[in-house]
Amino acid sequence: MEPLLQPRAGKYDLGDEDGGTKGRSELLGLLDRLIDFTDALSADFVSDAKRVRDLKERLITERFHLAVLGQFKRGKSTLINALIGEPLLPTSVLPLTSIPTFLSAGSKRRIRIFFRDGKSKEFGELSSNQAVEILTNYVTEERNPENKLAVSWVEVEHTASILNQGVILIDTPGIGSTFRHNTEATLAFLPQCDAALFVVSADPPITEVEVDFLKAVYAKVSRLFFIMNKADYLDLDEGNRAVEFLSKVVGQSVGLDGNDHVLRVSARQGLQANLNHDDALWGASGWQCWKRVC
Ligand SMILES: Nc1nc2c(ncn2[C@@H]2O[C@H](COP(=O)(O)OP(=O)(O)OP(=O)(O)O)[C@@H](O)[C@H]2O)c(=O)[nH]1
Ligand SMILES: [Mg+2]
Repeated sequence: MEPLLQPRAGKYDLGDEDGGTKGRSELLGLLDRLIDFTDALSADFVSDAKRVRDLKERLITERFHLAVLGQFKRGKSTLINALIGEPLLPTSVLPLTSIPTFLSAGSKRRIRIFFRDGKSKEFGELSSNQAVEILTNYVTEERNPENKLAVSWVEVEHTASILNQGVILIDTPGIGSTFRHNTEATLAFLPQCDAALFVVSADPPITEVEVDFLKAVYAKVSRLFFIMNKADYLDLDEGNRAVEFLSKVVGQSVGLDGNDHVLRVSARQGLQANLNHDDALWGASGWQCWKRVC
């Protein structure tokens, strides 16, 4: 399997004889013209102008957006917590994450909240508990119901080594819950993804809602990997059959070879393994292909 968290070399090469430099500068020129154009439009287009600026910045800095997507409660936030080795993102038995949250490398924990009106708020040098509290206040359905705080997105800087490769891990609101606005927030966000980890659960198996979402995702994000989470619910044989079923559905719905793209893990055990520095549990919870992070 191709390493999931390595941006492909030459990702932005556009096939020119000079290895992509010419294509890249042409694209930057085009984006500059588009920025001038959107700047000249009315205030209704402020968020479009911002999106083009972000795109340009991503192209310059070669940041790689790896989004974690899936139906509500499949364990997306827990999975990212397992990858960074800290229970930072709020998780719950109820539909929870309501705002896209971008995690990037930093020397300290820092959080920036970006609001719909263009304003932002920053919290720096945070302890783990402080960071959890702030995130809970802004990105959860529980404390920010129907996004009454009008948050657009949240950025978190964190010291986890997994973020040191230019990868931005993105937690997203789960689709398909009774909170329709969460589904809409995630669908609107898809064009910003370079690749995605599509999280499903070992039990229940992938549903019709997830297959429809998968098709919508695949139309916008072609580099897709599948995480069958909560593997701890099933024994080995049941797990094998669940992976087989998922691979078949993935093949039938978007034509990807599931055998190459499905990783079976327990995010919950992975997080425990990291917190307890337990290599055996880390391997047993399905994370062998990633080094334990702390
Ligand atoms: N048994 C088991 N439970 C898990 C695992 N991963 C997550 N959970 C539990 O599943 C529930 C949902 O986890 P979250 O990480 O909040 O799920 P989510 O996909 O982020 O949910 P939304 O933000 O609502 O979309 C929580 O109660 C987690 O503890 C796992 O690997 N095994
Ligand atoms: Mg979540």
